[in-house]
Amino acid sequence: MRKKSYILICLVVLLVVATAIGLVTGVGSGEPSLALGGAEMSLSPVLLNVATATMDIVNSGDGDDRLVGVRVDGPRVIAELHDVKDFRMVKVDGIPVPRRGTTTLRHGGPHIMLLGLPKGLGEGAQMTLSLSFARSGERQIMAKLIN
Ligand SMILES: [Cu+2]
Repeated sequence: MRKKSYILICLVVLLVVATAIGLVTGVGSGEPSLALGGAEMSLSPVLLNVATATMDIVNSGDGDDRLVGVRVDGPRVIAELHDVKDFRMVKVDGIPVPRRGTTTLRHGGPHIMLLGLPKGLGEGAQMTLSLSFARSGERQIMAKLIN
């Protein structure tokens, strides 16, 4: 009988300690933690003043996120979220950014499309992209033209 209550008390103490650690460290809180990197733009070989923007979005957090919008600092430049389905580019409302993973915006996959870019944009030209995430809010990154 004594042994049983001792074990029970131990379990309760363990539970309280585990909960306290969880609250302090945020384990299991389900928050995304994003880092953007390697942003590049490349001009379309067929369409005038159109470029594809690519980059890595690393989510090291415990929560899923979603890229839901994009803006560019240039006047009259339109930025859209695109994906490739059945070998065709389509405009999409959002791009998933799952927890503990890397979402790569790339040619032939999900990407950012820039339309109406200034004429004569040369190699090395830079533009600031503002990406909107459903949970992490707005993040900015500088993209460099590589062609
Ligand atoms: Cu596109």
